[in-house]
Amino acid sequence: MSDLLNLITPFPEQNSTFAESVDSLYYFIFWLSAVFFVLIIGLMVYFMMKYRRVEGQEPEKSPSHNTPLEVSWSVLPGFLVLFIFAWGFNTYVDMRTPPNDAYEINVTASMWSWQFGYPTGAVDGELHIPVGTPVKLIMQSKDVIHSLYVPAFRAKQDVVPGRYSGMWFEATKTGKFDLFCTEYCGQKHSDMITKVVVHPLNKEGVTEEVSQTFDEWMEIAMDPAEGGKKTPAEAGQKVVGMFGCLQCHSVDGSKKVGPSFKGFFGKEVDITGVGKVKMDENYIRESILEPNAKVRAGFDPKMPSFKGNMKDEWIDYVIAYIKSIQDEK
Ligand code: HEC
Ligand SMILES: [Cu+2]
Repeated sequence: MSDLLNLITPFPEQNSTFAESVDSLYYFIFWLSAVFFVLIIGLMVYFMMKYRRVEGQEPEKSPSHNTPLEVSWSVLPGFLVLFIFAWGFNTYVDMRTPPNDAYEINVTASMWSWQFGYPTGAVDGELHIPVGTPVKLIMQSKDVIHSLYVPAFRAKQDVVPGRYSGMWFEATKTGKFDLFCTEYCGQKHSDMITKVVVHPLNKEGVTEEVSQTFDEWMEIAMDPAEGGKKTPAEAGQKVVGMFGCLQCHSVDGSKKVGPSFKGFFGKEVDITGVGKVKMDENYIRESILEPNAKVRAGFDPKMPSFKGNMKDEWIDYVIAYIKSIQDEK
């Protein structure tokens, strides 16, 4: 039966404790509407034919009222609507009430990327969560209204500047699922797409798609250099990925929302209202912490500040990475 329903309104796979209830309610309303549509339009067409005007036949005087009929077609649908309300309200209250022991993750939305901050200090551009565990998101926006949407979880919530908004869910299986912004937030709105990675809790649950347990992932996320296994430049490449810098910066010299990371280190660059400034370690550091202090000529001040989110050590890695991708002299 659900295959048949899916043919008519294909939904993404379900992966949260309330997905089932959301879909069932949707299908219930869908089929209820379909039945009434066919019934009402069908009767209308039938009556149109049956009672059409016929040459030479005078219309009979019609009765003005049928009280039992009128009461029942008002009261019965009234109960149906109340039933839908109760069902929807119940699921809604569920979705709006995170359990007290939920794992908390801070979400920062900005034009045009997501940043997820974990209780351990780790930060990532993808949302990583443990399977079978209630997760609560505490969300804020740095600029305009965004909206976080994970279709597989059937969970969606606006992120409004100047206040925190929250949502929660519990994933029922491991895997990678789409997460995107569903509030039009400017030119590169469509770039605000990333993944939710649902990790297994122990080694038995590891798959090809998700090869780390949640704890293993966290270990690495807290230390991009992986305890010295990676060079600072490699760690920097990781940090740049974690923070979503590549939404706006290329590494091949091409211009995106911001200037490329390649081709400018050690050179003089034009700063709006200041003039020529040499791009060195301090300039990169300042750009990350106070992006609007010096704005490159020809670019809009669109970069969010990473102050408070990026550890000093990680800034060192980013600098090492940017240096490592310059042209050989
Ligand atoms: C939303 C887009 C966006 C994101 C995300 C972003 N930047 Fe930027 N960045 C810009 C823009 C636009 C400029 C140029 C204007 C300015 O200097 O503020 C810029 C400038 C810079 C500069 C100065 C470059 C130069 O040649 O003048 C550096 C360094 C930099 N960004 C590093 C980063 C790093 C590191 C990250 C990730 C932690 C990052 N940016 C994330 C948009 C972004
Ligand atoms: Cu957005």
